[in-house]
Amino acid sequence: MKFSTLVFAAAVALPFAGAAMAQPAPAAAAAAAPVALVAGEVKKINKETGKMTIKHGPLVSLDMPAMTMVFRVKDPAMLDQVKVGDKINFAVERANGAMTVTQLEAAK
Ligand SMILES: [Cu+2]
Repeated sequence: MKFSTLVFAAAVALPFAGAAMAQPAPAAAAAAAPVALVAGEVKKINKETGKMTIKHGPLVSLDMPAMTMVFRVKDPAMLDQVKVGDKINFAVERANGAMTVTQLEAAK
């Protein structure tokens, strides 16, 4: 179970990294800029749909004010990393029209 999760994560992550590398973006921005993490709190987790509800702070890059909303997660394993009520820092991308959590960590 653990192993298959790892394999899945690698399979998801690798093409992603490749695509990012291939983007003809300004070198400095592509290489140096760390992903901006946003503070949030987990309100609901739905493993059946692969979504979680997060009360989040302002998302400047997406021009979104603070609110509570539902996000997809890039990797279903992310839903096992947190529980309702957890404070988190996360990164969001708009993928295929859906707001998708691409990175997730517990807030310290
Ligand atoms: Cu929002």
